[in-house]
Amino acid sequence: MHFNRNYFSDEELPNIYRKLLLPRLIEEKMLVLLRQGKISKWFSGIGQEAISVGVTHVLEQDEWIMPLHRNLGVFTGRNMPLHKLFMQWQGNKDGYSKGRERSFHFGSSSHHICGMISHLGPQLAIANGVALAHKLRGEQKVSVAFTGDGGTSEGDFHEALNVAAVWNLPVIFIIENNGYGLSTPVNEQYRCENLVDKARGYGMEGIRIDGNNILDVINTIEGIRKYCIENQKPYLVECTTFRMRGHEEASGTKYVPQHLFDQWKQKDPLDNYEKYLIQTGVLDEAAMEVERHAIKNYIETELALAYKADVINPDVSDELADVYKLLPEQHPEPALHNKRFVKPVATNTNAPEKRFVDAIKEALFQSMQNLPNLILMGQDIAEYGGAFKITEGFVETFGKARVRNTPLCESAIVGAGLGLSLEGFKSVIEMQFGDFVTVAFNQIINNLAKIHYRWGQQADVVIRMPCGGGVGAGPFHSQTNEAWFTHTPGLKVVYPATPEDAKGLLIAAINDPNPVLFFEHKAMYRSITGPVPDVSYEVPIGKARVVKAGKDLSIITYGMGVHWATDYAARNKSLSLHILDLRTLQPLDYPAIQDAVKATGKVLLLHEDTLTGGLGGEISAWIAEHCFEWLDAPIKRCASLDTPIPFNVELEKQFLASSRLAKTIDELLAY
Ligand SMILES: Cc1ncc(C[n+]2csc(CCOP(=O)(O)OP(=O)(O)O)c2C)c(N)n1
Repeated sequence: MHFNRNYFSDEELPNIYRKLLLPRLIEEKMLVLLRQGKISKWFSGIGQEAISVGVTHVLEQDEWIMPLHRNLGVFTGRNMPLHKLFMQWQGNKDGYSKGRERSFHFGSSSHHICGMISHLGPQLAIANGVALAHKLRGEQKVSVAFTGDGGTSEGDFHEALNVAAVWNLPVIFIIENNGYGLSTPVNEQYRCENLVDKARGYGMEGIRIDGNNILDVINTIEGIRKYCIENQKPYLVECTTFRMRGHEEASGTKYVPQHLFDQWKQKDPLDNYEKYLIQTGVLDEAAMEVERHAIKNYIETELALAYKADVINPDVSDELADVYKLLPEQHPEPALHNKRFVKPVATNTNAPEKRFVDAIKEALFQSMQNLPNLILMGQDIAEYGGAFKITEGFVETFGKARVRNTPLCESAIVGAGLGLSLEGFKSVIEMQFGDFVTVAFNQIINNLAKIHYRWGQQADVVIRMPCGGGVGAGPFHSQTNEAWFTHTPGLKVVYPATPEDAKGLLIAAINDPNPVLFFEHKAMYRSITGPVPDVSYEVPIGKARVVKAGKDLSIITYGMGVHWATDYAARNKSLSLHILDLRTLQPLDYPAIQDAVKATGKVLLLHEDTLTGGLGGEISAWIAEHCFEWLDAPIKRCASLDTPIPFNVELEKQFLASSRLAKTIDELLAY
C-alpha cells in the first residue's frame, strides 16, 4: 500500500496511528465480552476503521456526523468517554441513551454526532438539514453522512443526494463499499460499475478512493471539505474497503468466500499503516507496543468504571417523562429557559371574521415574522404559493432561503427538518396533500417521534397535513389519516375545526419543540369562517373545547365532525346535544372527555376517519375503563366506512360518517 505523506509531521503520523489503533483494540475487547455474554450484539468495523477515523480526524469538532453501525472510529474520534460508551453498549442508565438503545443507535448533540435509526438511509437527509442550517447562517462548515453499499439502494439515498445537489448544500456523503450488505454481494445490489458513478446523475462531484489507506482518506476528505465549503456544494466519496467479520457477530461469514478474506487481509488498514510508520522511521515495533499497551490499559480502566455503574431500576414515570421535550413553561425551572413570546388569549368574538385558510396563513406569516429561525419547506410553496395558496406572497416578504420549494421527496424533506432542528432551527413542512405523508412515514414514525426518548434530541418540526374528504378527490387526495400518528408515542397530533383554533393551535405547534402533525381539513379552507384575532396568540395543545353544552346526548368529535354535529344540532333544536371538540388528538384531554360523559350519560364518538382502529375506538375504551358508572347506554361510534375513499360523489357521501350520523343518534337516544 502506498502512503502519501503530504504535509504530515512526525508528531501527526503517530497521533493518527493512536486514533486508528483505539477502535481496533476496543473491538477486540468487545468480541471477548460478547463471547462472555456481557454484551448482546456487535457490528464489527474491523478492517474498515480508516474511513471513520480519517473522516473524523479532518472535521472540526462542531461539524455534525451521521454515522452508522460500523463507525466506532467516529465515536472514539470525537473523544467520547470510553466508560460511557461501554455503559451504552451494556444498556446501562448512564450510557448515552439511558439503556433505551442498543449498539450505535444513539447520538450526542454535544459531540455533534446524530444517532442512526436501524433503517440506515434516513441518516443521509439529516445531514442536508444541518448543512442547510450552516448555509443559512453563512457558516464555513460541512456535515457528513455515512452509508454502506447496501444503503445506496434505498430511496432515502436517492432523495438525499438529489436535494443536496439541488439546494447546493455542503454535505460529504461517504459510501463505505465493503462488498456486502449482510449476505448480499454488490453484484446483487447495484448494476452500475462503481457507486461513485451515481454522483454524475445527481449533478455532483464524486471520487472513489482506497478506504483502507488512512492517509488517502485524510488527504482526500481535507480537500473535499474545502471544496464543499468554498463552492457550497455536496460531494460523493466511495471508499472501497472490506468487512473482515460477519454482518454482526451472530451471522457468521459462511456466505463470503475465503479468498476475499485472504486478499483483504493483505490490505488491512492498521497493519499497512504500521508497516509504513516503521519504514519511515517515525515509530518502531517497540514504540508501537508501548502504544498498544497504554490503550489496552485505558480500555481496562474504563471498562472497570463502566462495571461500577448502577443497575437500572425501571420506573414508568421516568420512561414516560422523556417521550416529549417539556415546553419552557413546563420545565421545573422555567426562569432558566427562554420565555415564549406569545400568551394564549381568550376567545374573542369581536375579532374580525376570517376564513379557515386565512387563519392558517396568518399563523404562518406571523410566526415567520416572530421567529427568524423558522423555515418553511414544501412542494410548490414558494412563488406558486402552495397547492392551496396558503403561502402565496411569502417569498416576497421572507425570501426563498426561508420559503423553500422542495423537489418531490417527502422523506428527505422531513429528514432535513430534523437536521435543521439539530442546529436549533424550526421548520414547518407542507405535505401537498396529507395522503402523501406515507412517503415520509419512516422519518416521522421512527426518527422524529422517537429521537427525544432515545437520546434526548428535540425534533422541532411541524408537518401540515391538508386532509379530508367531501371534495370528490378520490382515494389519494381525501384521506384523514390521523390514526396512523396518534398511535405513535412522541408525536403530537392537532386537528382544529374553527379558524380561531386553526391559527392559535398552529402557532402553538410551531412554538412547541416536539414534532407536531397538524391536520387541516381542506373542505374547511374556504367554506368555514369565524372570528380570528389579528394578534399572534396560542391555543394550548391538549385542551378540548365545549362547543355546546347539553343534557340529552354527548358527541365527542373533532375536525369536520364538529361541523356535522353542530349542523345536526341546528336542525334538531328540540334535542339538547352536548358537543365536545377535542382539537388535539395526542395528547387527549381526558378530563374534558370525562365531563362530556358525565353531562349526558350517552356518548357518541364521531369521526371522519374510518371505523376500525380509528381514534373513536381508543376513546371508547378509555371511557369504558374510567367512566363506566356515568354511562346510561353503550358507547356508540359513528365513522366512515372501512373502505378506501371513493371518487364518485354519491359513493363518497355514503362512505363518510355524516351519512350515518342521524341514524346513530336516533339509535343511541332510543336505547
Ligand atoms: C430498511 C432496512 N432494511 C433492512 C435492514 C436490515 N439490515 C441491516 S444492515 C443491512 C445491510 C446493510 O448493508 P450496507 O448498507 O452495505 O452496510 P454494511 O452493513 O455492509 O456496513 C441490512 C439488510 C435494515 N436495517 N433496514
